[in-house]
Amino acid sequence: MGELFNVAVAGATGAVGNQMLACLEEREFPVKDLKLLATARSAGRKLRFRGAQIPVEELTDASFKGVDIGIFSAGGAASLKFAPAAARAGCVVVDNSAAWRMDPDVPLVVPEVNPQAIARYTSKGIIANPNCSTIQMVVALAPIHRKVGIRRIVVSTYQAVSGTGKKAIDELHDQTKAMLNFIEPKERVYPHRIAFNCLPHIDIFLENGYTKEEMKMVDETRKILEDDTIGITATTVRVPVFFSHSESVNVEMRQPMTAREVRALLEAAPGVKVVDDPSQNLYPLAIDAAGQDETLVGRIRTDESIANGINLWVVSDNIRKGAATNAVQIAEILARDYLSD
Ligand code: L14
Repeated sequence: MGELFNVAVAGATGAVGNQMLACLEEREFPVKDLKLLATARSAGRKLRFRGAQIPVEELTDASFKGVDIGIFSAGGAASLKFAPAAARAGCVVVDNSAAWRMDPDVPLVVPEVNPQAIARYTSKGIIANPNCSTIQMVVALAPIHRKVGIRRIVVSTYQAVSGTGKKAIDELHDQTKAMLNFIEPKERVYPHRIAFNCLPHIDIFLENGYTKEEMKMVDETRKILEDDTIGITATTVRVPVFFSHSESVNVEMRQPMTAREVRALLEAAPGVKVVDDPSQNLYPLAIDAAGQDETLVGRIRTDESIANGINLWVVSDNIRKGAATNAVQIAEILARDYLSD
């Protein structure tokens, strides 16, 4: 039998935290002891793992003694505050927040794309999990970038409410139900009604007129693909979908590839499932991606308006591959290749 590890999940009671527990269990991660951590508000609750009821403890600086791997999804503020303390205690942190992603001493990893970057975890003891929209896009684009190079990306996203958390899932549910019963819906999480609507606003607005979510896609994609010359422009939109983000991705390649060649390349790509048979009405759908770990790619076609252009429709479960699965995959490589004797 292989080595076992003491694992902590910080933010265990959230939508992503819950999925992290499910992923650790499904993927049979070599867990010795599992510690569940959350803010004081959630402490005392119990969550199920491998048939046992595990109590949630308050997340503090002292939580990480004897913990080998800490998987964080407790928000940026908690990660900024507690990841360094965890690292000082000898725990390697895999962090799902945006707090550490662009730190030059923190690797930003999608296992299908740049697993080698994990080696640099020793610098701060922290590995960052990218933004959900970035992860699925680079899973689809890395093979193209490696083969012919990418000059420019124009992406628009159609993002599920689950990324914001359980409160937003409830909000879409409650507003939809209210509307269908001719009751005035209430807005709590988002600044406008999300039911039967689209909001071109995810995360906060920045000085340059873009949202932070849009700039994450720009900066994180360049970091993961290790190429600052790629031009990227993004529009990120919240849509009334519970699970899975969809993306319209327009790519200007550095050399020509036909749609057929791109399809063949992506059929062989790790983590990608090509779903592309318009004659049978087959294309990636949010409702099909939900609950899976693959990134679905379809509507693969030449952009006839420019040289070397290609269009794709890319869909993935934002809570699984966009967050929990990607983080657990990183932890698996860390455990197997770096922390085992
Ligand atoms: O991880 O959907 O940077 O509101 C922050 C915004 C995750 C999604 C991140 C959303 C994102 C979240």
